[in-house]
Amino acid sequence: MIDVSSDKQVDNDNARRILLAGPRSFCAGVERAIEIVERALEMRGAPIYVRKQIVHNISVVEDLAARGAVFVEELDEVPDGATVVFSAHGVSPAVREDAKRRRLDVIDGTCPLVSKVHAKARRFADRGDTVVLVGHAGHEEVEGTLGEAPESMVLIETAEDVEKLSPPDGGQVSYLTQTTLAVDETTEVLGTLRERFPLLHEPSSEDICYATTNRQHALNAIVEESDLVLVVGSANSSNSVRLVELSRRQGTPAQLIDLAAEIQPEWLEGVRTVGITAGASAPPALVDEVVAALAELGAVEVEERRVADETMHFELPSAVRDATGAPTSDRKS
Ligand code: 0CM
Ligand code: SF4
Repeated sequence: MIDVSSDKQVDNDNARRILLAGPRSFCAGVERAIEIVERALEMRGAPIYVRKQIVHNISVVEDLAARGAVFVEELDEVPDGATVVFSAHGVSPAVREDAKRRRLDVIDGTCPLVSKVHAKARRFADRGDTVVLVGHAGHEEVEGTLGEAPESMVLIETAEDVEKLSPPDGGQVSYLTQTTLAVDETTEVLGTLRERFPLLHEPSSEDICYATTNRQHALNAIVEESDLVLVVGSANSSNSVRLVELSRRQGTPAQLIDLAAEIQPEWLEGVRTVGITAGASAPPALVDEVVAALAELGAVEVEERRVADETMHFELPSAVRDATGAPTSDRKS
């Protein structure tokens, strides 16, 4: 673990400054989803099937695969009666039904904050609303949420999409969002939605989750001082890609990297301050490796800017809770 607690004075005046955004890396939903697979492997033995990537990070997936997790795209790849874990991004009711029909032993890794959006989708649709979902087409979370009430829901991605909406005359319109969107972009889309539908039904709480919001606020606290931002995360990780885009929108070049080895020397030309953050699905150890790789290239001075402390924790499903309920990290092997 890199020590970032002290702003170490480095003798060399030419030391490159590293600004670490905090919070960064794993959120509570990702920790829970990974622990579900780890515990299922420990308690039931390999193979444990996982529908889709448990979280959108290649290092996490490769690590669990090496320990006996078998990642599949769809349930027809899972043998009858086997254990299957649903990913953190959630599934549609049709997938749940399919698993039931196949008598699969399901352990649900859906983040509780995604489940909350599903519950709202059902509630709004049940009372007859047209439910506008703001999100990215094709993303697994969006597919799962839309599946809750396909007849009543309509997906929009941008403010321009708002004018294409055609809800029934006099009908109530409400909205939901994907949990991992950019806060600033979503504010703009919702502003346009409110203009078009002044009687828009506002949900009682935000759907963009605390972890997504915190990582964007933390990046905002370092982006202006940074000449380059490195975001640790995978290309299919929505919240990680949003961090890259946020940095670029503010005029600071940014690169998304899975691993420290992907850093290109030319990115660092003329760069005095490197900002580093990581998406909610990127392991903290990978950030340490990025800092170490930069230190290999010359003296560095590391400073952390922490804008929030995260204390969120989600209980594990009963299928993988042991008698003590202690987290894996606290248990003796
Ligand atoms: O939704 P996103 O693509 O950002 O997923 P992720 O696995 O990278 O991050 C955690 C989550 C969720 C839901
Ligand atoms: Fe849950 Fe947010 Fe983490 Fe997604 S990013 S797993 S919604 S806490």
